[in-house]
Amino acid sequence: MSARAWMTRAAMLTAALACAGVGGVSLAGAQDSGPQYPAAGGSTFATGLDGWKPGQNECGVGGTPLPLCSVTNERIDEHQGSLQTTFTSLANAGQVADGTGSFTSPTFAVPADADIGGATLSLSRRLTSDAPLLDGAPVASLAVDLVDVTDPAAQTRARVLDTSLDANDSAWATQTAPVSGSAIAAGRTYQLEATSRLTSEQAQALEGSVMVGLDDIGLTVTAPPKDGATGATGATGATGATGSTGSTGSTGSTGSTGATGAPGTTTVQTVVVQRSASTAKPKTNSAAARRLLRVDRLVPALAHGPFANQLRVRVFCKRSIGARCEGTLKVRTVGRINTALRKGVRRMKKVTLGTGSYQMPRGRVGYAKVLLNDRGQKLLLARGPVKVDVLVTVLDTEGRQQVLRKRATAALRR
Ligand SMILES: [Ca+2]
Repeated sequence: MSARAWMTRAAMLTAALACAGVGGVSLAGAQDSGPQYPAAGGSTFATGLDGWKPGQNECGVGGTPLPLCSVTNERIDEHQGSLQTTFTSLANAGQVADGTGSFTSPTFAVPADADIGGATLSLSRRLTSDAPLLDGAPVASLAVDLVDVTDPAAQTRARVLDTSLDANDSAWATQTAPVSGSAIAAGRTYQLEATSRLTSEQAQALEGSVMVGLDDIGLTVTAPPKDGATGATGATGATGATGSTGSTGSTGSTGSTGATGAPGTTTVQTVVVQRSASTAKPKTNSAAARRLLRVDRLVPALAHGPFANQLRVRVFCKRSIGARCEGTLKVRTVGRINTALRKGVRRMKKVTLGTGSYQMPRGRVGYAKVLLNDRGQKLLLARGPVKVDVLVTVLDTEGRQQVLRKRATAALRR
């Protein structure tokens, strides 16, 4: 987030608190231009890690590292410097992997004379990918803990934010979360710890990389209401907090109830409103996606010849796309099928039979290739034809990934 955006946020927050009758937000040593911790104005990673430490994380199953899966935590140049956790699967591991990546902030001490009423965590985040993503389901979670490290031998932590990210979160967005006054105290030392985790379902399906980005993170501590006189109004302050919950409700009412949602309090939660609106949108086969690309049908694969072991997907790249359609494809069984090829053994699983990528000029009809993987070939020969979902991604004109899904039958003919 730019310095200007931070100032706008601070101004909105101040306005909202003033509306609710709460006294000023200034603290000894506090900055008015944004979060105070771990750095004044928040960590922006403009020139480096800003003292944050990447965790040493691995993909694994129940603590055992998986050779075909990796996690990296690093600073990248995007968004004028940001943190990124990348989950990569080098092949279809076919096992449930647990991918976790983390960053820890520098420690920060809250002055012993600080007068604390509560705090707000704010950050920017996004989820990007070069792999087919689960349709409409959460792909990864992002959690932030406030860890009290005053006594290193007896650390305590409070979860401040726990949000899930999906294919619709590919653009940077700001998110805020309230921190209760009991989680942060004067005279103590803290660290923020941000953890990204792939959902086990996405980890199992991952073929390619999923990246979780983090930026502009900081904690803004606010003072409680001041004196007796304000104390009475202080009760109104509490109502203010309830007001913010109200604003989530206002998602629906944005059109009509605008006036009812009224008092400035609504402004504080604007971000949350946008977020719930985007979560509510259909993620697969959305109207936006269908304007770009049409998935017609799946051609059975042949075991021999020039198209050996390819499932071909007929697609139409519509004229409303920019220059061309491009993305990735994946063919996955709809239900669990018996993946054991020995007689008398049963191992039921949903299986990705093959993947591919495609590019097609605007206005064309053509075939996008999906190469069957070894297991896909064997299973189709042994169990085919099987019902599958064909998942095709396409980038829209704003660079957002859209996903189309078509139910079809996959077969491999000898
Ligand atoms: Ca930045």
